[in-house]
Amino acid sequence: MQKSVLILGACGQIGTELTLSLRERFGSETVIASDIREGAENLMSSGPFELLDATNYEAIEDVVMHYEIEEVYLMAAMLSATAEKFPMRAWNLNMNSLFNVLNLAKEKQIAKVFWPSSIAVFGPNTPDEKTPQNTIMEPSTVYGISKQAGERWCAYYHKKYDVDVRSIRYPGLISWKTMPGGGTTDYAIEIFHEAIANKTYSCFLKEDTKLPMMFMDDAIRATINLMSSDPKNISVRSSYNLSAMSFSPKEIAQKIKDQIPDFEITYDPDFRQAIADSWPKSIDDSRAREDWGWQPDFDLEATTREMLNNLS
Ligand code: AKB
Repeated sequence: MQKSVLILGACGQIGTELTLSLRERFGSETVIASDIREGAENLMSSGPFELLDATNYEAIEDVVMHYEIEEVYLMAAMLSATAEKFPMRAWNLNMNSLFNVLNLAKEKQIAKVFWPSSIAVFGPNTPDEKTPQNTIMEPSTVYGISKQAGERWCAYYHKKYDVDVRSIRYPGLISWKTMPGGGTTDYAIEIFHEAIANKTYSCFLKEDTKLPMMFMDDAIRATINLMSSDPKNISVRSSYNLSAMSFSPKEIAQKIKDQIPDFEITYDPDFRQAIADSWPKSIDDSRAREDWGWQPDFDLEATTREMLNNLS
């Protein structure tokens, strides 16, 4: 029988595309989507869905027992910009949901866990070009602090309780199927929507703010590849650096202008500038490449083409 998997936070930006990809790969009935609210029509109609709060251990346990779940992907989280406004809510959601799935795995109710970390684990004292896998990590945001603590807990549960937990430090993810919510890298999605609708975009980051980014198809492929890798190839149990491209608002605006010549960008930086300034500009992901063969497919050119074609 095909193993059953549960996605917590399935209606969000990553959760939606991950659920659809897993359903395509493993069959609809064995991929259970869940969230605190219902999501996009194609997600809701393509397989089982449970209304579920990721901070409620008993509720998750009931669903795990009911569907005989073997793997959990925990995609529910409060992202960087929103977390600065609601620090305690962010900490409670990001940490309690993680403890719930780690404890289910510790109790051997599930066999494998995926948990997303982020480039937000790094901070202003981290070397910001080609940031290494192991380096100074002094995050200055609520979200980054929760992700760094989460990484330490993942490594601890693996070492102490032999929990098979796997993780990626996602860069900013660019996608067209579901809007992101509350992140600092969200500008790189909003810019496409505004370019098509109004031919103008007011960016909340300065023109030269370079950040690591990735097209969603690459991120989903990386996630599924990591989860299907032989455990003996996984040398990192905190979270893997992962990289595809880096660019600034000015550079992405120029790529859009190449396709939409009358597109104009203006800059009106807000509190998110300080968050972006504390993050790396580029990432060294050689461990992921060596351990499980990671290789990105989409650069800025290909990403721009995909976004404009699909949103137009
Ligand atoms: C955010 O901007 O908060 C996220 C992230 C980089 O983790 N997209």
